[in-house]
Amino acid sequence: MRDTIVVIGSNGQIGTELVSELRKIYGDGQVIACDIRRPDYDIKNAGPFEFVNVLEKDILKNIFQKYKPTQVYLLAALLSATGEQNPKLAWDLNMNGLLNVLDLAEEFKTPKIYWPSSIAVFGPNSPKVQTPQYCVMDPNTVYGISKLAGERWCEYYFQKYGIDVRSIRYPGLISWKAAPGGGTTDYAIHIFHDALKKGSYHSFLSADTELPMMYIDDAIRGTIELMDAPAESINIRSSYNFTGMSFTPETLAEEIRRHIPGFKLYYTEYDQRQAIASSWPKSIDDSQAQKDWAWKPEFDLSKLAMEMFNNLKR
Ligand code: AKB
Repeated sequence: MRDTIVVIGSNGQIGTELVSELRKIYGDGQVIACDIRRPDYDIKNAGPFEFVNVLEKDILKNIFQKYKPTQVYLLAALLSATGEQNPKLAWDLNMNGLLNVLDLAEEFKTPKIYWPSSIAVFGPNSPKVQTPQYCVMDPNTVYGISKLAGERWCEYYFQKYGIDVRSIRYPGLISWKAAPGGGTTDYAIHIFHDALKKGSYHSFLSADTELPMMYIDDAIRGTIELMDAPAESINIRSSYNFTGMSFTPETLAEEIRRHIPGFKLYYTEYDQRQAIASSWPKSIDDSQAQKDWAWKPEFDLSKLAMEMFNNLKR
């Protein structure tokens, strides 16, 4: 059977790159990009596009009926910083969007579902260094709360209905194609743009705020590898710890100075995103992903910076 893949939230930072990659693998016509906004990039001409609001279950059901997807990626979400500005909307979108997809996956017997979680599921009392797969989890953002609840729902639907749902806890993702979507880790993207435009950047996180990060190519490859892995090797049905590297704004600035000598990093006095970042892990233990589906990142900080500058300069 040929795979047909529906990507909900295709216009975002991850969706933009995931749709292109999936279309290279499965063929343009086999990957249906869905979003509430029309895409303003290559994807709109390359293959099918549908307007979908994941909260409108009838419209979503039409998509399941029309395409009979073999895989559904649900990427539509409000992230940590924007979620705090509208907590009820964040809960509604992040939670009911997932439940709509899981319900329809059960009704249509969709073979595989992908849903991203985040390092935001951890909180102030989680271990900060090499945060393990299983530990205290007390997220204090609505985004983190919705992701933790979502993980429990994913495992519940797997155990109760046998839905083959797979998930990764993304760290901060660094990319140059599409703008990031209102997260706490976005500084690590804005810094590259400002370094090129102004030679300086005002960071909303303090010099020593260390966070787990990953270059987008690794994230897309890892996601597809997880989806391709045999079901019997997937031992975690909540969400896998997943990481590429960890750095602080200061370490990143030092790396940027290798490309732009004289680059200056300033710090904003207070920003609510600092409190969010301070509650998150500094580094992640992703040994379970390494063991179950051979996860291995390819990008370190110097390779990431090189890719960002080469592509942004173009
Ligand atoms: C955010 O900062 O909210 C996201 C995330 C780590 O999930 N990038």
